[in-house]
Amino acid sequence: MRVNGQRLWDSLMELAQIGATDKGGVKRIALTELDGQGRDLVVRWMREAGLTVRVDSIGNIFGQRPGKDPKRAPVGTGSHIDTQPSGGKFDGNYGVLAGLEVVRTLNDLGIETEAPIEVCAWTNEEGTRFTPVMMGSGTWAGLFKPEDMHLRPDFEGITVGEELKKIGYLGTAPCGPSAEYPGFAAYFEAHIEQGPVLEDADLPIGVVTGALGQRWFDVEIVGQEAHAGPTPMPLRRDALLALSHLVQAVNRIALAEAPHGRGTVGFVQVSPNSRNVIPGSIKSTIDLRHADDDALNRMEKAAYAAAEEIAAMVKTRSGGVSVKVTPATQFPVCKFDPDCINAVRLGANALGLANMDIVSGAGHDAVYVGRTCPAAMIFVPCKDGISHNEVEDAKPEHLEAGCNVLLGAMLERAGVVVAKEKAAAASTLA
Ligand code: HGY
Ligand code: MN
Ligand code: MN
Repeated sequence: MRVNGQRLWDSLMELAQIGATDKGGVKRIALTELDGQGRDLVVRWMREAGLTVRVDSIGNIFGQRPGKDPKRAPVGTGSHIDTQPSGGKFDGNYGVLAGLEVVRTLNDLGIETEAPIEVCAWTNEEGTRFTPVMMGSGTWAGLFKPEDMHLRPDFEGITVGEELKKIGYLGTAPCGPSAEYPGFAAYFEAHIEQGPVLEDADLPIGVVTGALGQRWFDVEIVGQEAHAGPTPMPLRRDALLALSHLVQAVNRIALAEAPHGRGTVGFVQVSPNSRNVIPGSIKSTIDLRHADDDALNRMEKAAYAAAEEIAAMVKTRSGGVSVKVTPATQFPVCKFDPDCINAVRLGANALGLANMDIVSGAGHDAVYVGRTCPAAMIFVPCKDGISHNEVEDAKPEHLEAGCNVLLGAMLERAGVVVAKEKAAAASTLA
């Protein structure tokens, strides 16, 4: 039994047209008109594949393929189709379309499974426009309340609820495991690695054993706008100078916790952002990650201490700068389910696909879904390990291999009731 790699690639390329950028990437930010168009296309494909589609109150999309035993909890798969502002064709999109390709393959081969199969597209995984990151899967897993998430504003003050309504995805299905939809027996997510490890080892499959813990913070620095000419250096309350010290500190904090420590200041909004005005205020962010929660605690403590030192450092007669660091979102180190991890590893070995265990540096919806059921992930390499970048690229043969491992792992959990006449015919296809 093998998936149709060409069909998977073609679907990826077609979805990538929605929000396509000149440099070959995709800009389809959560809950924008383009996200709505991408959702409409995926929902159309789900329905064409015979799936029953429902949308929950945070906009998560679920496409269910019935199993022989409707009482069994479904085996789930999926990911996200929202992207970074300078995102790529594969981050998230691959996991949703690999799940759809599994369904299309089962349809082609006339295979019925014991348990239902569900393909999900989770809302706002990226967290670039609205925090928290992985909002849809986190709400479904019960970490956030839908009504609170509906009020979450973007930088322009537009809320999640308004945007869900505007794009037609403020659904009515229950958000979270319910009597009607009991949640998953197991969940598998296929994703590009978004780092260089698999490509460096020249391996097609990563057996993902877990993910780094993350701590995100919002930063607000307030000094004083003043004229760049008449204001002597010692008398300035320069907010951007303070941020430059914070960037150095975040890098030092992460390096001190090598090799798994990560520290990034990725977002900076300078006001008034004029070349001849001393920056008066800054909005920024800090993203800390590690494979160990105690190390994350040390990093967080060090970040707060650095903020205090910097505020004390940039002092003048007329005052200093304030440096406010507030938690935005966080989740602890994630360890996936050993049996699901094994299902992925055995699936790869059965297909003769060389593989290695790997910890995800990125967060994924499987991290939160895995709070409600056994879960694991399948990684495939991406070119030069680059992601969250318009040049993001992956090889069709790797994407196909990962999707075949996904097919095997899901069937191992869902159980197969083979339609005799079609299976016999299909075996000549394989
Ligand atoms: O930031 C992450 O880890 C993910 O890409 N949202
Ligand atoms: Mn992703
Ligand atoms: Mn991402």
